[in-house]
Amino acid sequence: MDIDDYLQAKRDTIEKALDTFVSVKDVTHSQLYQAARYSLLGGGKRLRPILALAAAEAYGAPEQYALSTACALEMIHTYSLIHDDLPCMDNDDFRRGKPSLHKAYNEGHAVLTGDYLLTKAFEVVSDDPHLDPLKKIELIQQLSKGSGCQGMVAGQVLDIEAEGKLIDLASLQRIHHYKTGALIQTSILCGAIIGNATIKERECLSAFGKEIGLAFQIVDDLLDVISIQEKRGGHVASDSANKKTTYVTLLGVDGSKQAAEGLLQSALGHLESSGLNFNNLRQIALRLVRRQK
Ligand code: GRG
Repeated sequence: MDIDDYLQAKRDTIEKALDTFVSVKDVTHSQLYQAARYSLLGGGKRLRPILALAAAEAYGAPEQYALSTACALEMIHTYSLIHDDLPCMDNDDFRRGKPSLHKAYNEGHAVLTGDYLLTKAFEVVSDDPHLDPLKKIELIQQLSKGSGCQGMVAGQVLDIEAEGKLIDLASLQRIHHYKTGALIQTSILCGAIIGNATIKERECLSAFGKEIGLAFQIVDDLLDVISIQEKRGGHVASDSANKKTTYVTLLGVDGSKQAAEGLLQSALGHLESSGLNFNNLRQIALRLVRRQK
């Protein structure tokens, strides 16, 4: 199957599952469900769940075994975007081409909807009838690490601390490894756990995920700078507006492109050294790092 068809098929599967996991089933909380659905079903590349599905699939695991974890990753990612857009953080009025959640609802609802999605993520994995209890614990452990103080939340704290300061490349990489890369790395690792990968294979896939995560962020910085306003749904990227240090401010456009490509090649090397058939993961990595939007 062509990689674009593959990505679309996975997106459809994930969206159908998300729609089922977060359904308007409780009238008492209808506002909460509606707000969660506004953000969760409102577009997005579905990168993290696709990476988890693709990694599990490379080991021959049935798709339904990885679906709850894939959706949990998207729920955690969506919560982070909702909170990141708040006035006390990046103060972004738009997300995924429409008003951010605190604009469409209000700040209180945005905080609570983020909280709901984060906790729902752990609920869907712990409720999964296909996974044995030990695997659930391992997955929940990795999701906690990748999204909490060993991952995304730590990165966001480092990011806040760096605000208004000139930082060097090593500090920027550290921020982005935690803030963006860790959840991407976790997505691939979770797929490997579901597929019963060996410790060695997990290490290999983690190394791949770490480099892809950083390359993804570099490309995000590049697109922020070089994409015209129309491509971004008419709003100006908040990083430029907030005068943050980015890969482009440190390395320039060409230097950033080279850094992303270097990370991509190194990441692909980790995949190849595993000797398994990771063709879809390979294609996804290529698509990610060489994307134009
Ligand atoms: C608030 C705890 C907390 C964390 C926020 C991930 C994050 C940490 C903030 C997002 C800020 C941002 C725009 C970072 C750039 C890279 C990135 C994560 C972009 C958004 O991810 P995509 O491109 O988004 O996968 P879609 O909409 O396609 O899912």
